[in-house]
Amino acid sequence: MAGPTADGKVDMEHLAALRATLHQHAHQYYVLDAPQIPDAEYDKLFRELQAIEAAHPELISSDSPTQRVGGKPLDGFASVRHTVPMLSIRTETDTEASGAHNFDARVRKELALAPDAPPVEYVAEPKFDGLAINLRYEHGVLVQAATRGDGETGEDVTQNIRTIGQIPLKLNDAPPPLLEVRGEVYMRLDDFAALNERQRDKIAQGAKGEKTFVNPRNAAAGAVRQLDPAIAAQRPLSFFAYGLGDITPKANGGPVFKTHFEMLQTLKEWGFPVSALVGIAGGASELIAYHERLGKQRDSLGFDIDGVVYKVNSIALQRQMGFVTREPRWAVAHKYPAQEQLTTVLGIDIQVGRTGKLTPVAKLAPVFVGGVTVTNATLHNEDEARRKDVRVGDTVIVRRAGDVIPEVVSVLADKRVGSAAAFAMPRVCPVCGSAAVREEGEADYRCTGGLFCGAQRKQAILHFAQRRAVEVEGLGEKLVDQLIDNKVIKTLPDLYRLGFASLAQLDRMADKSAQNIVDALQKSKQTTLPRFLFGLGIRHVGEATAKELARHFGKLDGIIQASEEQLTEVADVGPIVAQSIRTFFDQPHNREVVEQLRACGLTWPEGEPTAVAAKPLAGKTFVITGTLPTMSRDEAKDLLEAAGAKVAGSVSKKTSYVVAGAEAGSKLDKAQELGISILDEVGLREMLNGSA
Ligand code: 9MJ
Repeated sequence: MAGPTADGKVDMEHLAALRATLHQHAHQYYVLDAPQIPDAEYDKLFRELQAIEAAHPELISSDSPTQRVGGKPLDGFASVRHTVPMLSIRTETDTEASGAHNFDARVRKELALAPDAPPVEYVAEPKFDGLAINLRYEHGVLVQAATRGDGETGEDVTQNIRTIGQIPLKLNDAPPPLLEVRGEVYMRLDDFAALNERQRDKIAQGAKGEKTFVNPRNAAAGAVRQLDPAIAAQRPLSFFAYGLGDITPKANGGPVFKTHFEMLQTLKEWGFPVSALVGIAGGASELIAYHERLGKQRDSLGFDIDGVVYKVNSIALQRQMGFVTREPRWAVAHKYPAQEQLTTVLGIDIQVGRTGKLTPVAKLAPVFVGGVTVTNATLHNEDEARRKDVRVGDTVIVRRAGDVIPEVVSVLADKRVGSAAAFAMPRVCPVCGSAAVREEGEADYRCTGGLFCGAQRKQAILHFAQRRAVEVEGLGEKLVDQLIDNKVIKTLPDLYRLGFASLAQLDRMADKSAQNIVDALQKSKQTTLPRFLFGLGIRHVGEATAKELARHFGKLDGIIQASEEQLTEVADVGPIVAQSIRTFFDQPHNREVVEQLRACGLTWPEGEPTAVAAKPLAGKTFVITGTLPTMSRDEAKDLLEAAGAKVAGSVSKKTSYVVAGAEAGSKLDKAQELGISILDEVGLREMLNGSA
């Protein structure tokens, strides 16, 4: 690869080839979404070009791949008069099929087509929800980018538009000497989410003047109209081309292309991103099919669309139809139901989920959004509700996209009239009155009345009855639903008060099945302490922790009475788990349920507490090497760890003992070298038994 030649001159052919290669790969990456070389390889070529240009600034051209970000912040944007006005498009607000029928009927009338004339050919395109831009190319090089403005005059936003990787700075092939391409600058949803995430981080770190964006459209518009191109460059924007502005030469004074579709294909060849969703549709029925099909895909496109656009495909027919005021008669935007609407907040409720999670939910004045009437919108959690500062009486933007739960996007702060207080999460569960707690590092508050709380009842009963807990065979989700929904039982102990009769009267419950449940309940009463403890559903107490707790304390009452400090003496119980256990048993309701279960006859063998100092090898580090006569290395490791020792992989000065078996190698040598005590299996066993 030749850089500057030995005499300091630049190999111009190499320079041109380097730029062409970078253009080609940028097009593969940004437009075709199919990179052909690794990023690192691209970066290497890019740096080579930068180096040449740094040494020879006179060789920098505006279409060089290095020239996307540059220029100083502006005081304002210069005006640009569009040589061909930028039209807006008529909107068909009827979101039903009739929207397409109406348009087709108008076109046929305008063209004076007989009722039996063949269907008109249309191009159907997504209606991108961004902002329209005119890109002007002279001899294939981007010279200017302008907003639509009022259609006659827009603003010169060239510096910012150059930063968009999908917009070619230089075109492929031999485009017309003057070419204006029109399309939509927009922001992808993943880019939007990442941008807002970064903005939130900046705000959290105390950055002044930063804000999050309400939606991708606003974020895109803000970036394009950003006076500092360096900031614009950090806002991830995308582009789709969908039309032409000025073009020279105009073949024989007429259109260069025969059809709109052919024009789009050529734009693609010149290097512009054209949506793969663009299609040809014959007559109203195919327009409707397209509208429906894209409507179903709407939520998985990765970017917002607010409708589809229908255009008469033949350029000759387009010319024949012409314009009314600023709108072409040959095109229409057929909308989808809006996914965002304004409404007011009537109240903020707290919902308690099946697992005890508390979710703040805004109660809204009913509003039709995303195709349904919405009266509730989630505020997710305390932090989100506070970040958005949603208050009763506020005017808010609600969003419902697809089947996603409606959410409050933002508050219109200047519309706040009331004097409602800022949202605060309640400290008790609104369903059962138990304490609601938020653990460190968690976003959610949870109700701690697991066994007692009405919201968590079904889940709690199913958890308690599962095979790995006390096991009530045959008690599944359907039966629990029936029992609770028909108010046959209210609480977990009620389950053990069920008689044959109340079970047998349930729908689709044969006598034999009812008897099986009665027997299974009876059988489940003889259980073990770990199963019972696990069954209580205390947060963070899984089977293993339940076993450790049972082993350590021996008796349930020992656990119920233990302080957080005492609880942390149990293996694997850290402060969070200890706090969770303590909070659970601090709820009078939970203790009451435990008492009632005992009164119903649930029993288990209780043992003596294991001495607290049950970790004789705590603080000691062992290394195991070679093959022991009867124990595998894993068994030895488990036994040592259970006794509180640490087992390391290599010998150092910190090693307390090396356990050596047959064919021990370098680790044994090292231990001898360092004078570390060496044990065989017998010595290890003695140590584990406490006799050494
Ligand atoms: C959008 N916004 O996606 C047009 N548009 O055509 C599409 N806008 C348009 N076409 C002529 N796909 C004027 C505007």
